[in-house]
Amino acid sequence: MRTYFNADHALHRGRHEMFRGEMVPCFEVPDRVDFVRAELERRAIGPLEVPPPAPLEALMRVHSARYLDFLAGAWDEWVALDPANAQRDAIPSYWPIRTFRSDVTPESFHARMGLFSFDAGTPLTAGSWAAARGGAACAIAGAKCIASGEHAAFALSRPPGHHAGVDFFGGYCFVNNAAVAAQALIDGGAKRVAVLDVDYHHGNGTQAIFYGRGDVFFASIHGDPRTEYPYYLGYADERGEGEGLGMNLNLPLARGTGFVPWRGALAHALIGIAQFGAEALVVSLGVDTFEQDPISGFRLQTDDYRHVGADIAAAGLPTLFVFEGGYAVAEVGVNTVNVLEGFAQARG
Ligand code: SP5
Ligand code: ZN
Repeated sequence: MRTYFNADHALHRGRHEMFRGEMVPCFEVPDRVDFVRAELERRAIGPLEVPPPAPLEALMRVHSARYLDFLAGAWDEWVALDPANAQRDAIPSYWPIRTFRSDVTPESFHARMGLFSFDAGTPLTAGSWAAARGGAACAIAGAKCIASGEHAAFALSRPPGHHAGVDFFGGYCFVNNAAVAAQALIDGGAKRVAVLDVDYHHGNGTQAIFYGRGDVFFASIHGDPRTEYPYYLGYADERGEGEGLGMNLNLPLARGTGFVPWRGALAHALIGIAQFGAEALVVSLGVDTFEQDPISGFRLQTDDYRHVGADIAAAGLPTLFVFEGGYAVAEVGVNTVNVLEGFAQARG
């Protein structure tokens, strides 16, 4: 299985995130991807390739132009406000919640930070835009790879993507790599594409991007939003709308869920994807379902991840894995590569 690697990932390096009244060191660190890469090389899973830059048009298929323009210039604006800001991450403090206007774009940088985001846990840094673009490039290259007949490919990048919506960042995500990949598959001629999100957190951005669409099925297994981040989306009654009605499948599970019921939910999701008749599959692969993950609550163990890969392989679809969350840094490589190796061994 070929891996498309984002050589620019470490340009995004947050210092701190706001967590319940205090600034704590970021969980989403460059080491995460370096550990995955080291494990891929140790087990000789396949070649690693740095893809060419992504055309902005491909990002604009799922994100708004005004959002991407903002992201592209945000760091320079932040530093222009005060040269000392070069040593500080930019973090939003104000949001246009219900009864405020979001149709007008304010002049204030701080106001636009809030307009284009949904949490204070996602620091924007000097290299966030460059790193996020590099992730989209991996997603696009991976989509092309499986469209041209490969069984599988892996987009190895950070920051992650599945919380980012059409015009907002949050949840450590800026550009929705899985959505860019699914859209690239559609634009390359696929009639029906499925996105399977196995990250601990609901993929609110991906769901929202495709919610009204009949050509992209979204299935997600995640911590119950009644108690788990991102809280405000991910309930089972969200089934899609318009042409997308029935094309959204949320499988929330209680905090503390172990592998047996989790695997049952995976089987359920894969049945939905088979019934939909997907031609290709994009997997938002977060391994923050791991029992030792510092910010999550499921109880999957290292060996379980091989079964996750094998179960996904049994769907028999060309599959692009896109790296998402997973914050038990020392184990993130082994757990991720177990999924990929489980897939490869089952699929041949
Ligand atoms: C891609 C991804 O996995 N993003 C996750 C973003 C989560 N940010 C908020 C974390 C809140 C965690 N609360 C856990 C309590 C741990 N003691
Ligand atoms: Zn997550």
